[in-house]
Amino acid sequence: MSTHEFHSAVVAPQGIWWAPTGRQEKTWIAIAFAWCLVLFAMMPFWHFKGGQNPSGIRYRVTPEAYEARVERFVNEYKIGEESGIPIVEPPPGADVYLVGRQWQWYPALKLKKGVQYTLHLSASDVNHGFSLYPVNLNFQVLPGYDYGLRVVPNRAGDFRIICNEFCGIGHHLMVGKVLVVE
Ligand SMILES: [Cu+2]
Repeated sequence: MSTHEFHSAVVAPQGIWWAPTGRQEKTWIAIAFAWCLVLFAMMPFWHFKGGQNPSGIRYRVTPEAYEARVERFVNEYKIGEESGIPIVEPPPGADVYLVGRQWQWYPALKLKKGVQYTLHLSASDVNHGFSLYPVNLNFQVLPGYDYGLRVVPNRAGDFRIICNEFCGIGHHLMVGKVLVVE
């Protein structure tokens, strides 16, 4: 029996695959490699020049402590309620506390256009994703971290917060509300 009857990894297949790389192929490998370097360099470049980094301040916080902050915030500025979720209207410049948990965004917010707030985001249980609809604004919401973003609502309207990080069986029901008034 000759060795060619066996198709194991140690037997070289027939063909010319071991022939030296052709000129054209070498050129394309060089172009592809150069382009990889360009794309790689874009990451740090965009970090500094892209103007898209969040104005975040981040602290460690236990989920229990954060829930307490949210509750304090709700009690202080609550103006109403909608299907069991309090509607909260904080004064201009205030620290706004929003929590993501299975499966709701709590509370609903009423904000003023053109006014700066510090929007704090955290989760009580698992990782959630803050996605403001229809604006393309996305942030990770993590348990154990209080993520404070300095925000100025620049458009009046009725916005929804959609969870964009799969967080369990009720994930698709996790819709919150932000009202921005003139
Ligand atoms: Cu989710």
